[in-house]
Amino acid sequence: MRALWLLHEIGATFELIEMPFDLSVLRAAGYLAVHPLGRVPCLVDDDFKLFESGAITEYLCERFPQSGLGRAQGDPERYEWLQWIHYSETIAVHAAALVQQYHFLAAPERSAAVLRLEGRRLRKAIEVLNARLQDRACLLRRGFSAADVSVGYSVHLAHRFIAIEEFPAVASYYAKLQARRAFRAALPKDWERPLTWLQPFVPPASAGG
Ligand SMILES: N[C@@H](CCC(=O)N[C@@H](CS)C(=O)NCC(=O)O)C(=O)O
Repeated sequence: MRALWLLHEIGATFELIEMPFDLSVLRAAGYLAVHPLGRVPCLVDDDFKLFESGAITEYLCERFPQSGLGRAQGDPERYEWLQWIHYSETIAVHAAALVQQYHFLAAPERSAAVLRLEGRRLRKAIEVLNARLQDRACLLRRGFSAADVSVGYSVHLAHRFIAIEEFPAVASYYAKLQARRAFRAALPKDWERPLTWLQPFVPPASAGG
């Protein structure tokens, strides 16, 4: 969704090919030639192919500099911009571990220890974001950028597992991102359907992190 949301923010012309969550499709030889692990997303721009959403984000911002969503070499916000784009994946890996635990594994493979640990690490990662957003509406002072798209998607994923209202700055940030036309355009069609497979709300850690 990060790459798709960013394409909508940029207003680029593109063709979206949706891949089913089906290993016979994702691991087919033709698709492995695009992504060697058979994962999504991938970007194909004429003869050029790219995987990893962080790299796709950097590529699109350089390809469409007029969007103002990137921070080019020499820009004082360049390295903060990169930091938050990559921090978004730090948030997402914990949420992805919880998706795996809740959705793909059942007892006895599902691990209470992994659920507890990943839930706690996800909360810590959101706490850092909450601190960053105390005195600003966007991650960077100059305003909305692709870093907000990257991190915003991770918050969107994380909010399935934590009570986002416990983090007021993140909750208000997420509400503003959800109101964006490009965010809504990138949502899956069945977004409103309750995700019964996700057990929401990892309880706050009793101590430490
Ligand atoms: N770090 C990668 C993660 C790619 C990834 O794991 N994508 C998931 C969907 S969000 C996937 O394709 N999973 C299918 C699988 O693991 O087989 C990125 O940001 O592009």
